[in-house]
Amino acid sequence: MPAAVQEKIRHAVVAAVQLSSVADVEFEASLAELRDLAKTLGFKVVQTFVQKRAAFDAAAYLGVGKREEIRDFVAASAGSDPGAIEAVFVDHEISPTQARNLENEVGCEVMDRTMVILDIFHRNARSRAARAQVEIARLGYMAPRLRELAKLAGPQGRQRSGTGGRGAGESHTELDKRKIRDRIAELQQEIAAMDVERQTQRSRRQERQGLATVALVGYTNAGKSTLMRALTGSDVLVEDKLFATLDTTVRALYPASVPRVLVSDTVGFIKNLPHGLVASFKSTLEEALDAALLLHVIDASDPGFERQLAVTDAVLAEIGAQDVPRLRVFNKIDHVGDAVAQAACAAALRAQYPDCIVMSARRHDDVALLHQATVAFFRQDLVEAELFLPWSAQKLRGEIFARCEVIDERADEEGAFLSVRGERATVAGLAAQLPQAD
Ligand SMILES: Nc1nc2c(ncn2[C@@H]2O[C@H](COP(=O)(O)OP(=O)(O)O)[C@@H](O)[C@H]2O)c(=O)[nH]1
Ligand SMILES: [Mg+2]
Repeated sequence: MPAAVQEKIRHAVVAAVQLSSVADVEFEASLAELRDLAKTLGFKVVQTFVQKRAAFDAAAYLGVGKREEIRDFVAASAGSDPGAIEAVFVDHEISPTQARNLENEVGCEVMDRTMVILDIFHRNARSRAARAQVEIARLGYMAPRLRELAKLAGPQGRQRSGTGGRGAGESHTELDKRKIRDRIAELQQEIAAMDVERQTQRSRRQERQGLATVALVGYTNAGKSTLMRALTGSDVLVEDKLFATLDTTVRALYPASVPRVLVSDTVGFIKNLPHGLVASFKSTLEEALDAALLLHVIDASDPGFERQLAVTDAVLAEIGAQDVPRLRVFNKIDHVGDAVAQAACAAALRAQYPDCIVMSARRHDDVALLHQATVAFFRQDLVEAELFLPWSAQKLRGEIFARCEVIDERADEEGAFLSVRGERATVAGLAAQLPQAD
């Protein structure tokens, strides 16, 4: 297994224009989400710049005063204690020209909302289909930006558009655009061909569903990664403020259980998802179908949680996950008002969603309960058996103890009788290597 990928946290700022048609709550929620998304990419957002305007500035998205303010902030950060600002995140999709102008002015990289999300999907896509879908979305995003990239490409690029005039630069870009179109068509064909493989995929899924695997699904910021770390004992890692682990590979429940349960994090739902990214989001999420159990994490302290819950259910159904068993986990109950409000909220949730879990990832006992509930789900399928282990076959003893829970043990002069509980296939496999107990 590869070592956990760790990256140093980089500092960034967020900047956004609030159009007059956008209400404060909506605006704030979108900014908060962008900060979460930036965090997912390993950035720490140290400052937010906002500006009310009737329209985006045509040249550089923000007005000139705000641009100067950001430039000064970025410049001042260069030798400062928390470290240099390395990126400005913009909470809209901006044009290539706006991005380039803004970048030149503020003196560091500018990433718009769409680019941030594409980057997250790119990191999360593991299946071939998901990778292809994300690449299509990336190419679609790149195509109109080629000319700006050519200008940024250094003296050669600049010279070409300068000396050759409009015509030469244009044709070069047109050629690249055609290449992109061809590549998109090729990827779409690949995806269509993959549909034929769906049958094999499905059987592989059924196989995997026989394994004790759990996927955490839900909106960005609901607490999926926090729960993943708490459930698998890897939370110690993030206590170190300098590092965030970006690795989302599968980890085993800790303390270890019988059966061994594997947990994986999935790409989070996004409230403000650009339309062009819907297909790649779904494709990336499809990997959740491989799990035998979904833990649907919901931020109970988010005023919009009911809508989010409905959207998650609907999307899971669209990708064919409606039949994967699901446990609803209402997280962040500690963040819902005072103790009285929390108790009332928890009671209402339990009444409305029987079998749900209401908890806080910050409370050790709550995490332990979620751990227990997860293990209990898989233990429904366990079988009990008595295995006879002759003294001549003690080699198998370690394996039995590692793979089953040994409930009872007694011995006679021939060997040991072990009462065990474990997965049907495991117990059957062990029994096949041993003489019958009777
Ligand atoms: N108050 C509170 N904050 C939480 C809880 N669970 C997670 N958080 C915080 O919510 C933020 C988002 O959590 P994260 O696990 O990254 O969410 P993800 O996007 O679903 O993976 C982080 O700042 C967490 O520390 C909780 O139960 N209570
Ligand atoms: Mg996360």
